[in-house]
Amino acid sequence: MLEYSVLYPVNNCARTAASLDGMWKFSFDPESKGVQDGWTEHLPNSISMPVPASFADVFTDHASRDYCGDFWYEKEFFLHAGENDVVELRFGSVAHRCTVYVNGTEICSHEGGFLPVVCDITKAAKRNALNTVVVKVNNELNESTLPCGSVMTLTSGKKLAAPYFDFFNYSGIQRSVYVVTKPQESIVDYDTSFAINGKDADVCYSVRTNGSHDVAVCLKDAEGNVVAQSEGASGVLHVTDAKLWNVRNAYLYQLVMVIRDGDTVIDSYEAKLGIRTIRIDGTKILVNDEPVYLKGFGKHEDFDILGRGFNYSIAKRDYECMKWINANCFRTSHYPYADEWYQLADEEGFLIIDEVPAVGMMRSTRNFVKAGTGGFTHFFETDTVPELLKNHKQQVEEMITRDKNHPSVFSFSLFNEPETTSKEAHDYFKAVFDHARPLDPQKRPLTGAFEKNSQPELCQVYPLCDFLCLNRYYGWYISGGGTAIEEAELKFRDEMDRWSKKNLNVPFVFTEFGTDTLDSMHKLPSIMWSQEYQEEYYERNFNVFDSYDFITGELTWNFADFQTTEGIMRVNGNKKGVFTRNRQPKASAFLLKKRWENK
Ligand code: BDP
Repeated sequence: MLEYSVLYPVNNCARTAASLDGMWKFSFDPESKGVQDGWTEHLPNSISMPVPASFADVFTDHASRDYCGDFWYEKEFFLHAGENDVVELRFGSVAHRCTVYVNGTEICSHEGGFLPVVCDITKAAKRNALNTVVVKVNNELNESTLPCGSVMTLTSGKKLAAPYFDFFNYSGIQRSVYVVTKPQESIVDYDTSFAINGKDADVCYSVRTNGSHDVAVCLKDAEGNVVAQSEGASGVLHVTDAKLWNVRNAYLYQLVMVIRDGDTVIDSYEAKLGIRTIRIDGTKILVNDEPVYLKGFGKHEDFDILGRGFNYSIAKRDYECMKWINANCFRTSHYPYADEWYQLADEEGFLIIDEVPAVGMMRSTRNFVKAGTGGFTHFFETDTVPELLKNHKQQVEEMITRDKNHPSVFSFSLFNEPETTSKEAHDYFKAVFDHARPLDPQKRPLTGAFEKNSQPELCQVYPLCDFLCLNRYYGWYISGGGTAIEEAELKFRDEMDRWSKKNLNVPFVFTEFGTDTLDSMHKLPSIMWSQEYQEEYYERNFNVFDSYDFITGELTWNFADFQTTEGIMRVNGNKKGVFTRNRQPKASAFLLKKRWENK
């Protein structure tokens, strides 16, 4: 159980949430001298830096963009708070680890760059006065961090990130920061789960508080009418004529939780709630007992200049593009996204496979190449594994705690493309799955995405998954190119036949398939990188998918072009987007739109 509350900040009769987004002070600390030189109080010689944003792409020089090591942020804020209020800072995330200081006092440290950092600053903060928050951040990766990577040191002593994954190592304070005030006795967390009986529904709830006063709960419909109420920290809200949350047809109620002392409200927290059930039955994924075929994308939080910084306009545009193309689902590859992504998915009726940042679990700076060549690096046989497993479990716990009440989240993905063919890999992931299962009150399906070396005869990890997610590049990394693409289809069918013979009776979802495609290139007959090739590749892949009835979803790689580490395999990033990095459609977008209209 997390010791802190990751509930999204709200303003109401008991709580305040003041945004600290804007320009912060910023300094690089290549020699890691900040602590000894007193930066914990104040940064000398700082520059200004936007929050939320990645720092990399605002710079015009290599050294700053590619900076790897310690760096610092500072912000002053005026705290309006009552004498008895608890005061917290909540960072949506800080990549990849940080230590927070308020008025010079060290408050907390957090490992992992994609989940909230919440710290209690009640004692350190001055009420009704100016305060200074300083954050020491570090963006180095190693084989016990999530995601996995390493650091390269140049002769000059400069450090460079060498990620074991195919996206730029963006870092900084990339999501919104809030100063939160709340009462001492407060709502820490809550769980919901659902049972649908004919036209009615039961919402089972449980509210965790840090006190002993009574809890009351009510459910309001979208117009604000109370439709059910209950007393007690746990119970059932019976909803007659329930309006269900459906895929691409969402309905949201509001759950209002209150801690009371007689008629006095001590704390209150309200959140949107969608009533729906998720179940796997044989090879079908059922939402409200209706089968759903997943259509959509693996995505990234990625945009020009912003890097991985959350921005409402980009998120809105992405949902509009996904609606236009008739998608209904995406995977938060390869890390949990900002809270706001899930709030929008709840409203728009999108399904999300929510992924923990367990990517790069294969010792290779180009996992996409190793994946095709049968390379094996004994990743789970090294002495970093105990620390890695500890971090992995911790981040699974933080992710499920943060995201468990979103109707859009229908599955948790616990890895992307690790090595899976050894007993050590099996034992490692068994421990991760065993840790994850009891954390989800809705018992959603657990999964992970497998690369091509995870073949039916060799993979030791797939039996842990409730449904299988395959990343396959037949026609790109394997037998790619005009005439060879025929061979790719045969090889693809051969693999699927071998899965089929296993009679696993679980859904299979393709979570990655795609081709790098330049939006400027047309060629007849097609060649790799042309728009025509991307279309032919998709058509071939769809022929294969449509031949197996246990395939219940197709999430292409990727929604949009995105930035990666530079190298001979990447032309200003990964170009497998169906949309450009600027969110304009490539030719294949029209093909997908048509297919998904009727699928
Ligand atoms: C897969 C990875 C993904 C890469 C993709 C690719 O899961 O992160 O971006 O391949 O090569 O191996 O485009």
